[in-house]
Amino acid sequence: MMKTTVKSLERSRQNLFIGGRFVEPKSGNYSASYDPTTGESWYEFAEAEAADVDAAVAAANSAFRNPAWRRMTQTDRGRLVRKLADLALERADELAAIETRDNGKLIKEMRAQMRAMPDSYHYFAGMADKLQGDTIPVNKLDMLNFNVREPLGVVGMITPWNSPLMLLTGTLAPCLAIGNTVVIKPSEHATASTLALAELITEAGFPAGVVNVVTGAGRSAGEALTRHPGVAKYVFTGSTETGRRIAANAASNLTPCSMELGGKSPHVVFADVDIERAVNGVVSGVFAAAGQTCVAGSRCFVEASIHDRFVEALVARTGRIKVGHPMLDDTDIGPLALSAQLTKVESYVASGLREGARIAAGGKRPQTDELSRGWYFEPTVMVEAQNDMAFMRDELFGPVVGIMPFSSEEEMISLANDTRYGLASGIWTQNIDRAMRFANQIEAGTVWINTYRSSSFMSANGGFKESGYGRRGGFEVMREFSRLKNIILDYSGAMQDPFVIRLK
Ligand code: TXE
Repeated sequence: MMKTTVKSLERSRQNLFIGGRFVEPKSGNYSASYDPTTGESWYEFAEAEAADVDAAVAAANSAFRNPAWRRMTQTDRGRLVRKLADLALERADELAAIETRDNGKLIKEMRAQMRAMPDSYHYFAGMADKLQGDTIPVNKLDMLNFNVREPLGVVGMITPWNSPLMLLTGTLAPCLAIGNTVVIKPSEHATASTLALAELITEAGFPAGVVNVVTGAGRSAGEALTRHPGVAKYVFTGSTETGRRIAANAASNLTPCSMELGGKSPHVVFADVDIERAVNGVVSGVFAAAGQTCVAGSRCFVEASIHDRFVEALVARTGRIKVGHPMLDDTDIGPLALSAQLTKVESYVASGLREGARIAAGGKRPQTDELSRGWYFEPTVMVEAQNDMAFMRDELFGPVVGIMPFSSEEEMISLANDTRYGLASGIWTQNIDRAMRFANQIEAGTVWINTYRSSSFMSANGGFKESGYGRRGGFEVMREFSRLKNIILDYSGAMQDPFVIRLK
């Protein structure tokens, strides 16, 4: 079989991956995927519609019942997931190049991400034979009461365009280790890496239909998948608005969801810190990946006594950030992944100015010839920001931070929690009591103290409030994607009176 390479993807058409084969979409329609550095199309992906989604869900359901998967031992399942990890490691640099071409993320970041990703597959592979139930006292003689954990069935995964493979791993790896089957609907803005992974799935030896990929638009392929009665659970990562719609679609079939949605995370800096370190933390929290991370620390609260010094240092540091082509090793910020993102960021910066905020750094597209064709935006520091300004309320998903001073801990907590989101948060202080008071009071699923964006697949992450529900990572995810079954076994040999419940 021909391997997917960046070269082979170029100017080519990619098909759907259903039942272990790449197949053409029933409609015969394909759409362009664009290179964010030029705005030009670089390959075409298939537009799946309801009939293709039906076929993918049917393939996944039949794979779920196929003894080759259903009756595979846990250890063998773990072995397969490990094999996938090894293949992904062999192809890490190639997968990284595909991600960069498709979504404009920095090649150095994508290489690091792709080389680290297999560790996460290994971690979940190791859990394949560790998911255990329990026995329960039953207060009756010669009777056993126990719970077993079993896979759910077909899991529908709707994934986003920022780090598609890395974000997929946190649920795909555990789902496979548990014995579920999956239908993945990648974002129409970055499908290539998920299709490349599909090839590795076959190469690793997963039975046909265990993993299926249906590319296409959210309004067609996505809608068909999230309304499908044959799916046991949905995993969604994306905007709060689309999450709400998917949850409503799923509710019509009483299908549960795990949702990782938007964020507007607070990043707090107290006067007792080393300013340079905190500045680097804030820069990494909001400008890394051009701000296209769900945990971006986009609202920064600075203790009033150091506000001006902090802003000065942040502006100076921001001025040294290199915006450039994502394939170059000295680039710090590449383009935004979609032209719609660029328009969104520009319009929120403009509305911030109208509402009274001021630009201290950045605020526009870079004016150089070499970057003018791509979807680049300068790292932007907005001062005199307020929580009720649109750019401080909504998720921008771009390199823009709003700065606000605070005078007391109480004021800071109330400002930090004044958001409909609750994904992440960060605090810089040398006072551990204060840091722990913040950790206890902040309404967010993740708290970083004197660091930001450090993450581990070994911990369970997820949102509070409108940032979603359900957890990814750690052992918790194994419970999310399995279900409990209670079994009662009577080995007394005596049949009781059929109309009287046995008391002992
Ligand atoms: O997101 P959508 P988009 C946020 C970020 C960004 C905004 C818009 O603020 O600016 O979302 O990005 C599929 N039924 N995040 O438009 O719409 C869609 O095809 C079923 C945060 O890309 O949420 C894609 O696969 N599926 C974020 C996925 O949903 C539907 C990551 C995400 O798309 C659908 C990405 C429908 N009706 C964006 N409509 C994070 N939390 O990391 C769309 N989709």
